[in-house]
Amino acid sequence: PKRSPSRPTRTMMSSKLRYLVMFLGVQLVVMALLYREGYQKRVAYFFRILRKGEVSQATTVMQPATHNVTDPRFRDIYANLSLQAKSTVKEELLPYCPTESPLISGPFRVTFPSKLTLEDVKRKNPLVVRGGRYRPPDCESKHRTAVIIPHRNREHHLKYLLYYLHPFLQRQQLNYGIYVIHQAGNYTFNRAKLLNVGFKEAMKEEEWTCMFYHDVDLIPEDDRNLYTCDRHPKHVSIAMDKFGYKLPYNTYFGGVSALTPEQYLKMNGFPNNYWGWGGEDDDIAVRVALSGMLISRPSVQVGRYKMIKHEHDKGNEENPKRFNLLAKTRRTWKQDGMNTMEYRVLSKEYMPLYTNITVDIGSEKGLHPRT
Ligand code: UD2
Ligand code: MN
Repeated sequence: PKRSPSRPTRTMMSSKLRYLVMFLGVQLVVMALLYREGYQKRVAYFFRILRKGEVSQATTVMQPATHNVTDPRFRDIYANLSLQAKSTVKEELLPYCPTESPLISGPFRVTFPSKLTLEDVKRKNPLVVRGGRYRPPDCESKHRTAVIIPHRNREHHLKYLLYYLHPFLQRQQLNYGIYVIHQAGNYTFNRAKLLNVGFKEAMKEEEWTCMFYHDVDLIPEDDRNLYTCDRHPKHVSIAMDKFGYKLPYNTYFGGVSALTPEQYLKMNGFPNNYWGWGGEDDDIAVRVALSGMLISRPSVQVGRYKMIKHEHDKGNEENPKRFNLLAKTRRTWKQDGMNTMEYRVLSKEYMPLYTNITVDIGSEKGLHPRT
């Protein structure tokens, strides 16, 4: 049968209309999506997840988020660091580094990627040499800073600290070295005595102008926090996440502190007789005061740290004697400290990223007889 002429036009019309409505609908959906807040971020996030499949996680996490370099939460501590170039000038002819390092950039992102290895850290720090030493390639630093880390059984924390500390110190154009003072054996831990050993052993190697005494689990979050010494002993880790980025109390001296060799010797170093957890940091603060010095501090904006979460260690139980000891510091500080420490170095290893000094510090009863 013949179709009436009107039919096909009507169908054509209605199908055209349908397409138009569909097209407009799709447009509307796309526009709605575009207008939704956070759209861009979510898409970027999605793509990043996709990419993670291809590249190994450690490297992806370390890549700077290029679209967001101005946001401190995304700034990578390694960004632009490889731009430093070895100078062609002879070492003794290098000019002094500028008073303010041009590489300093402020807050940076601190995360703990589970797949990170020491090998990754080594690869990211090609200018660090044997024993964890570094000097700026293009200028002569005015500062020689040694970082002393008391340590036992915290290799997983050490790895992250090294990952952040190396680029952090390089950004500040310091001549630096990192020393890990490892307590041998299973006897009760003694943080302050290990720090004393660190001072003495590090000074044998180089005339350091400043020593940083550094918990292994504290990661700085802002590279304007200069690892140089002040006119007075400096308490550095003043704003930690675990204390809500505030000082817990006024004379608090735990975590990270910095003293020149002169300041350290003036207070006869640190106590040797605090075995186990607690009190030794308060004793150090008392010594600072007793030897006639003040405590200096960075500003709360830059003295920020993340502490890697951990349980109390075996072998570092709370020291029940700490309050008695603290009450006596005034009478004992000259008889116990730098001038009386006894220890035995068991080994010294120049690792690629740090110098490891394994030491027998004995116990309350003194050094154990040699076997
Ligand atoms: C607080 C202080 C710390 C110290 C301690 C009391 C902060 C951020 N830090 O740390 O400076 O005064 O109280 O002694 O408030 N360590 C090992 N292996 C061990 C035990 C300790 O390596 O088995 C080292 C390591 O460097 C660690 C440091 O000693 O960071 C302090 O010990 P902690 O982290 O267990 O004590 P914490 O966090 O309460
Ligand atoms: Mn800790």
